[in-house]
Amino acid sequence: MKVTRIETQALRLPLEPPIGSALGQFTCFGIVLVTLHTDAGITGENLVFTLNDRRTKVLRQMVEDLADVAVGQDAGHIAGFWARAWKDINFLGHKGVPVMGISAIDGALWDALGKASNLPIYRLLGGAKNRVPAYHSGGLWLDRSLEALVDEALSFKAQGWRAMKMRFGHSDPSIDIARVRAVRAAIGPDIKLMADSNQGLTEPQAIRFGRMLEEFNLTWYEEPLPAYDVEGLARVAEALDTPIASGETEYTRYGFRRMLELRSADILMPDLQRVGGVSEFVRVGHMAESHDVPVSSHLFPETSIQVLGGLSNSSFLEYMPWFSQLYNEALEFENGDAIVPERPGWGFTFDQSRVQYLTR
Ligand code: SMN
Ligand code: MG
Repeated sequence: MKVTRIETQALRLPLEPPIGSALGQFTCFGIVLVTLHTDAGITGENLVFTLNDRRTKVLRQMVEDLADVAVGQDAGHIAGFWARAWKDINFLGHKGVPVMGISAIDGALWDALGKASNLPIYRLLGGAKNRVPAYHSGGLWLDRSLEALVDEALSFKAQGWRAMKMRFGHSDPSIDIARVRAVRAAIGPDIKLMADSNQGLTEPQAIRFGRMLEEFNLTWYEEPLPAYDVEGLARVAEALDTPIASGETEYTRYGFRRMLELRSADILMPDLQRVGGVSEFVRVGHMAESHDVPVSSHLFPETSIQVLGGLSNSSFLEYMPWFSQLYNEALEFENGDAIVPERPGWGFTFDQSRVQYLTR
């Protein structure tokens, strides 16, 4: 099976209501859909995105410009594609948009291989589990009032969620503490609670604030420091009992190797788009296993679940509802776990009528 062509479509997906986080205000997404065609008539699908539809054209162009690394080649030689693409992007750089371009094509290749083999990706990866604990991440935003925050936490609990994540980032940390106190009191001790500072603090602030968090028994405290400060993060992780989660802003095995060597985080959370696709997520997952570190996923629940299903050291799937409307299929949940689909490839296919509607 050879790759014959890679096609892209650009969509604009509005977010209603908009979201406030320490990363800024989000009102919409720019999405690049990738369809990889093969001479067997099988296609592989994937998506990558930008926040607020900013620089979506650059991302789309990157995917299209990398197509010549895959076209004409064996679609099942995914590691071969990855190695050639890595060499190819050397001049532009081994982080950022070039890596996102590799991720986009890598995922489409895995989807095509799964469809050609009639196996879900997690089975192609060796198969570790068919359900993964999930947490609701599509709420408890920074800009919600205390009352709305508590109501939303209670509604997630009532819907059957066993874990959820809230955001920090008020300039007065006592406001964040009051909010986590209110959420913990509302949901009780048995629901797992995570919290994310989205890189908003300095090292001394993070240690001071982290000590105030210990009483809330957080499952993890996420990205307290700017993503580049992996040394500072290691010192924060050392100083606190609450597990530190990080890695959504990190790239490739090289970035994660450094985090593991420094012991920057207790839980790594690669993002399929930034890490370098399924191939690189798996390499990072295996490397983390050798350090007894679990991996969680960042965004992309419909696709990340296949990777977590293929890793025995996977922990939580981040459930974010943003892109669910693009798919014909829906994730299934049971007692707070997401079920790993047994359908071939990702087990998710784009709903072209929805895609057409959102195409800009
Ligand atoms: C996050 C990152 C990017 C966009 C939205 C939310 C957040 C998360 O850090 O972990 O979900
Ligand atoms: Mg985060």
